[in-house]
Amino acid sequence: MSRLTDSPAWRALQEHQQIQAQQSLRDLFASDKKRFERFSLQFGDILLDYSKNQVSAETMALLYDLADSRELKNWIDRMFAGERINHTEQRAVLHTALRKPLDASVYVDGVDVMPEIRQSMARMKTLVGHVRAGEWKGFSGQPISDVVNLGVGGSDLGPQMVSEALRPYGRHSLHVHFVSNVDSSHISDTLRGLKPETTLFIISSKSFTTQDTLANAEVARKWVTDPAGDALMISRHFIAVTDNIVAANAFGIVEENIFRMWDWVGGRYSLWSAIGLSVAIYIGMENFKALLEGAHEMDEHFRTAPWDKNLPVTLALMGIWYNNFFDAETYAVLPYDQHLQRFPAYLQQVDMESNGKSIDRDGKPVDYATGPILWGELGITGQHAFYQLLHQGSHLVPADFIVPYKSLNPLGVHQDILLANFFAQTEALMCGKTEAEARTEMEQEGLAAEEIERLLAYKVFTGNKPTNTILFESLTPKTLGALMAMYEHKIFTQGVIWNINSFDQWGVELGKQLTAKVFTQLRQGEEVNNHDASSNGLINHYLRHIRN
Ligand code: G6Q
Repeated sequence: MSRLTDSPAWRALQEHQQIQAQQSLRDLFASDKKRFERFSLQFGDILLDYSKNQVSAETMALLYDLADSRELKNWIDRMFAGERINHTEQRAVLHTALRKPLDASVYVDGVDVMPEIRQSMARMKTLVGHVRAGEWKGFSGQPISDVVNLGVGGSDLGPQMVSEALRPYGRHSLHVHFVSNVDSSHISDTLRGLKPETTLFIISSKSFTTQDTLANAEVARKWVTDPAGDALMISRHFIAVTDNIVAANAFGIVEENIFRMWDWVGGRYSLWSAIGLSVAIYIGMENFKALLEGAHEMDEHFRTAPWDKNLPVTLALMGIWYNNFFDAETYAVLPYDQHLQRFPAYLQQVDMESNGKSIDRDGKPVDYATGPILWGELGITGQHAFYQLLHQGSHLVPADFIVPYKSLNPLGVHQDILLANFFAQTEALMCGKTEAEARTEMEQEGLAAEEIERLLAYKVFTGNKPTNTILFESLTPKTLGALMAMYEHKIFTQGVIWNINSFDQWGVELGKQLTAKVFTQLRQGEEVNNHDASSNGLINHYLRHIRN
C-alpha cells in the first residue's frame, strides 16, 4: 500500500479541500433545501446529523474512497474474527465478543472464547443477585450497602461513567464509589462515610500490578480486617477482576471471588467484561445485559452497513476531514445530559490512548496528524465558560453535541430550555452573525450610531464552525451501550485510516515503569544524582522536606 499522504485518495481530498473550504456552511444550506435529510443518519433511536459540516456529496464520496483505499472493510472483518490485530502486543481485539449473544462462537487461534464469557456472565449474575437481594453478608452478618471499585484508567473510567449515566436505573439503597487516585485523600474521603461490615470492594486490575490500585487495595484490606479481626473475612469483602489470578490469590482473594479478564480485552474497552461488575450490581443484571445488547447492535451495524449509512464510519471520516485537511488539532464532546458528565473523560481515554500514536503499523514515523486532542464538558456548563472560544476564538474546534430529547427526570419546562440551548448553539456556531445582522440588532436595541461603530467588530461571529448533532430518545442502558460502541468503532476506523495500532498503550506502560524506579529511590531516601538536573533537584527537594 502506498504511504497515506501519497495515495491518490488522500491527494484527491487535499485538492477538493481547496474548493470546499471556500464555501460557507450558510451557503451550503441555502443552496440545498434537503441538506438535513441528505446528511443525517439514523440507527435505532440514534439520529446523527452531520449536515453542519463543511462537506458536499463529493466530499463524502472522496472520504469513502479513502476508507476503501485503506481496506477498512478487511480490517473490520479481521477485528471481529479474532485476528491478532494488536500486533505490538500480539493480541486479538475482542471486546465485541463480550457483547455477543451468548450462544455465539468466536475463535482466537481456533479456540472458542464464548464458553468462558458465558461462565463469567453466569457468575456475575449470581453475585449481582446475592448482593442486590441482601443475601451477601459482611462480617457482622449485615447486607452490603456500599460497593467500592478500586481501579484506575480503563478499570475505572468506563464503569464510573456508566454508573453515573445510568443513575436513574440504579438501586438507591446501594451506593457505588470509585477510587482511582493514589493521592490518599481519595480513599480516605471515600471510606470516611462507610462501614467496613457493609462495604464490598472490587479490585479491578487487569494486570494486578498497578501500584496505584494495589496501594488503595492494601488500605482497604486493613480497613476491613482490623475490625473484622480475621484475615479470612476478606472473602466477604473483596472481589477481584483480573487477568493475573496468581497475584490476586497472593493478595488473599479466594478463587471463587476472582473474575477473569482476558488478554484480548484492552483496559479502555473492558467495561463490557466483569470490570463492569460495580455497574451490574448497581443497575442489575438485566440492565447490564441491555447495555451489552445496545453495543452489540451497534457492532452489527458497524460491521455490515455501507459506509454512507454507517454512523461510526461517518463520524470517523468527519474527524479525519478536519484533523488532516483543515489542521484542526482539537475536538470537543459536549453532552447536554447531566448524567453524561463523565462521558468526555471516559471518551478522552478511549480516543487519546487509542490514537495518540505517531509510529505506524510498519514501524515508521507518520507524516500526518493522528488522534486529536479530545476534551469536553457538560454543554450547559461549557456555554457559560469556554464556548466563547468556540464562537470567536482563533482555533477551529469541531464538536459533537449530544442530547436525549426525553429527560428521565422530567420537570416543568426544563427539557425545553435545555433543548433550546442545544439547538441554538449549533445553529449559532454554524451561521455566526454577519456585520449587517449585528448592526441591525444594535439599532433595534436603540444604541447610538457611534456606539454601534465602536462595538461592531466585537459583535460579529464568523460562524462556519462544524458540529455533529447526536440526538436520541432517552439515556437508556441500551442506547448508552450503542453510543459507546459507536465511538469505539469510530476510533478504530480512524486508526485504520492512519495505519496505527489503536489497541496498545506504551505511553501508559512508560508511566508505570518510571514510577517504579523513582518510588524505590524515594523509599530509600538517599539523595539521587542519576536523573537530569531538574529531576534530581526536585526529588532531592522532596526528600529534604519530608525528612524534616
Ligand atoms: C487502558 C490502559 C490503562 C489501564 C490502567 C489500569 O487501556 O491500559 O488505562 O486500564 O493502567 O491497568 P490495570 O487494569 O492493569 O490495573
